[in-house]
Amino acid sequence: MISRILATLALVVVVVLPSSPAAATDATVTVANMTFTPGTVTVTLGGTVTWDFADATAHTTTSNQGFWNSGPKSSGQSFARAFSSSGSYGYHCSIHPSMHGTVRVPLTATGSSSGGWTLRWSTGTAGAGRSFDVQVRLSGTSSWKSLRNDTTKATAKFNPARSGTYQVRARTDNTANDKSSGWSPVRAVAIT
Ligand SMILES: [Cu+2]
Repeated sequence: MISRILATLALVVVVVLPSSPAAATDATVTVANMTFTPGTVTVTLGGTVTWDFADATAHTTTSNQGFWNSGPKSSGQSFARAFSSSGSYGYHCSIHPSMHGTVRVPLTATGSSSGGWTLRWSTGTAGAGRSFDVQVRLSGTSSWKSLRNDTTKATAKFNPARSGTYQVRARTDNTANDKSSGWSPVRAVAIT
């Protein structure tokens, strides 16, 4: 009896262990009751968002900046899109403009505070109709400065002479319509 209770407790402990704070690779959004749930999702670079449409009424997932448009979908249908570059992508339902959501895609930083960082905001060189903006600032200062503007490259080395904690963010441009995603979540990197 005791061992069974212990085994049950152990199982509960495993189940309730906090999950990693790292962003999920992929995300699923349920489209039901005139709502995108969850309204904001975060995926890693290259991660896929799948929208599952559950209402009999047709909805769409439509990028506010023309990055994607599912067209009308209803009960049992789904739409998936891979997010290959950083930004905060607002979207809405083109049939019901009050329905809206956001997909957030952070950039990554690999390296060290002593050797500098390689910042990556895209899985590869920009495709047709795309470019990227990257900004940086020292933590505690207010003004963002451009690190890259309208670049088609996916990465940059970041190793400034001045030590401190820097914040970096990136966004994706749709050069076909001159619109840009919102800025990605901020990534902090230390330089010593
Ligand atoms: Cu709708």
